[in-house]
Amino acid sequence: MPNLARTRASRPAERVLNPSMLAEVAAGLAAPQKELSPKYFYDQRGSELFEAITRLPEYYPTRTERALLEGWMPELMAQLGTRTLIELGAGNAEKSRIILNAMRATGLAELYVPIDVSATFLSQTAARLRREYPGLAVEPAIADISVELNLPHRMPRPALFAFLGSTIGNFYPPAAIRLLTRVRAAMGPGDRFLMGVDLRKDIARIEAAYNDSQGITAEFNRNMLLVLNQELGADLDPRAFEHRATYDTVAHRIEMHLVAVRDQVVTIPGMDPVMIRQGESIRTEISTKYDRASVAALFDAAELRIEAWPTDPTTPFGLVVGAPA
Ligand code: SAH
Ligand code: AVI
Repeated sequence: MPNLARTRASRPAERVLNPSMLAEVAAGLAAPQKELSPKYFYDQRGSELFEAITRLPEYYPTRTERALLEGWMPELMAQLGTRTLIELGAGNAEKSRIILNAMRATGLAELYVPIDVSATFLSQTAARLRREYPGLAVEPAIADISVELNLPHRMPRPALFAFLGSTIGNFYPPAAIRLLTRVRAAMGPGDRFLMGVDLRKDIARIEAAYNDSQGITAEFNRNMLLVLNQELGADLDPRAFEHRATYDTVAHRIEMHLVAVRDQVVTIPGMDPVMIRQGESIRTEISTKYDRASVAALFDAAELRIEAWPTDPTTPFGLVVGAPA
C-alpha cells in the first residue's frame, strides 16, 4: 500500500520531462472550467495509488477485464500468432501477463514493449517481466502517448497493440481519435489492436467505483497537486481540495474534480498567480463509458474496423479487437 500520509512532494523527478508542462498547466488553470490532464496523476506514488485502486472492491473494471482476457487470450493468440506485444499505458502490466502467457504457449513470444509516462514505475515493471519471462526481450518506451508512441525501430510481426484498462476513456474524443490514428499508422496489415472499454451501466455502480469507501481514489486525485509541486515548484496544498466524482449522463462519463474548500491563490513559477475561489473546481479526469456505436465511431474515424467484441454479461465491459480497415 502506498504511503497515504505524505502531503508534500520530496521525491526526485521521475516523470517524462515535458517542456510543455508549464504552458499546458497555465492554459488549463486559466480556462473557465479549470482543467489538468490526467497524465499528471502518474508519478511513482500515483502509479502505486492506481495499483491500489485496481484492488478495491468497488473498482470493477480491472477484475472484469482480467476475466475477459483469461477467457479469450489463449484462443486469440493461437489464431494471430503474435510475436510482439506493444502496450500503451502499461502500468504494472499485471493483466499483460495473461497475453504474454498466451503468446508463450504458442512458442512465438519474442518482444514486449510496455509504453508509459511514469518512468520509474515502468522500469520496475520491465525488470520484473525480464525475470519472469527469461526468453522474452523487454524494451520499455517512456512516452506521452498523446504525443507519440516512441516505438523501437524493429519489431517482429505480427504485433498486437494493446490498450487496456479503458484508459481510452480518459481522452476527449478528438484526442482519442488522434491516439487511435497513431496506433493505426504504426500497424502492419497482419497486426491487431486490442482495447479494453468500460461500458455504460448502472450509474450508482460507476459512481461507487470512483468514490471508494477507503478514500484511495481521493488520494489519487489529490496526488496530482503533489506532482505539480514537484515538477513545477507550485505551492498547492492538497488539504485545501476535496475529491468529487460524478457521472454526466449526457456525455456518458464520470468526471473527477478537485474542489477548493477555501479561497486561495496558487503560485507557480513562470506563470501568473492563480486565484481559486471556494467551491470552484479543477477537472482532473474524464472517464468515458462506451457502447458499441460510440466505439465504432472512434474506430471508423481512425480507419480501424471492429473484428471481435467479447463482453462481460454481468458487468458490462468490452474487449475490442481491431484490424486495419
Ligand atoms: N494498463 C494498466 C494501467 C492503467 S492506468 C491497467 O489496465 O491496469 C493508466 C496508465 O497509463 C498509467 O500507467 C499511466 O502512467 C499511463 N498513462 C496515462 N496517461 C498517459 C500518457 N499520456 N502517456 C503514456 N502513458 C500514460
Ligand atoms: C486509468 N483509468 C482508466 C482509470 C479510470 O477508471 O478512468 C483511472 C482512474 N481514475 C479513478 N479511478 C481510476
